Amino acid sequence: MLPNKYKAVTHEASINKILDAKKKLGKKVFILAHHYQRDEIVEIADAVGDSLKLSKIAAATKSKYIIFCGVHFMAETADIINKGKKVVILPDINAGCPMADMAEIEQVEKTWMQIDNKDFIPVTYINSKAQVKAFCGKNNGYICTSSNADKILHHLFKNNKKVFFLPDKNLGINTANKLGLSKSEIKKKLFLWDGYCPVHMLFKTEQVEKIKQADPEVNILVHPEVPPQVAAKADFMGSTEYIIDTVQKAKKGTKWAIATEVHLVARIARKNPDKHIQLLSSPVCMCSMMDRTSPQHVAYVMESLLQNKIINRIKVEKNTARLANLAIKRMLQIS
Ligand code: CIZ
Repeated sequence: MLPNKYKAVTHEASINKILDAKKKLGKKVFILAHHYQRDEIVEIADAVGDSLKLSKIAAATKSKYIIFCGVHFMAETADIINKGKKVVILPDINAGCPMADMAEIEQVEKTWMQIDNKDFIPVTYINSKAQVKAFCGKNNGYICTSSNADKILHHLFKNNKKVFFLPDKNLGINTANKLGLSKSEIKKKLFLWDGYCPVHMLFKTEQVEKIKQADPEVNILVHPEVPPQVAAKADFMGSTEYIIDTVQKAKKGTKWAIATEVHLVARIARKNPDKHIQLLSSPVCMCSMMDRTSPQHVAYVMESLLQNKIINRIKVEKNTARLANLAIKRMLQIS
């Protein structure tokens, strides 16, 4: 919990505290911010990216303390990749991921026992708990991200494997559609967990239709966590890194309606003033979990480090981390 002392501090004063602590801690500390974080957090970060990119940066840096401004599974992934050698800190311990919470290990293991699992390989989206990643590691499985899910599934289907895919049903279906699987092939080859991202679920086909009717030149660019009906009407689909890159490389004057978290879309719009950019939906799709991390939280954990106190360390149990790393390594061999 954030102490009252920090709750009373203004945003501006908190930023000053962070900058001051950063100066004092020097190379000992490295701040990572996910693309879905608020602007004021992105501005004080040493690196910004998607969860896998940030975990790799965390592994490459020499800093002992990694402040991961994101959600719980991201800090876990950084700890797993770092093999516990660095101290990974989540500024707001309550910043979770509802999609990751939809696949609890007990349920996952029970379902795995219930299906005829000898032909199946488990693949979990990086948005999952460490124990679910470890389950995949233990059962010859893989981790995937929104930028490599197609490569992982293609590799497995090519080798005549069926896939137990979790936790994001939409990512599973959208990837299978991208690979050209028919409905009956999807049914045969994929066992899909019924999880979803509540933010990306808010995007609707009517929003696409309304925008296209008003101006057919608008490009619809969606994240693969959106419902398959929305993805089917999109012009482009890809991860956060793909979305940023696609708009950046687009011609001046082009028009884009983007379906992903609002902080990122607003930032893309600001960085591309020569293009017309809007969020696909009108009710704002904001991840309240990503939004939890405030400058006050970051100031609190950093000033605590100055007093040799580690607050909100995310540490994955050793064997769980070892097994999860197996699934990550398998993913990296393919993509
Ligand atoms: O892996 C990530 O960071 C997430 C959650 C999405 C993405 O597309 O980058």
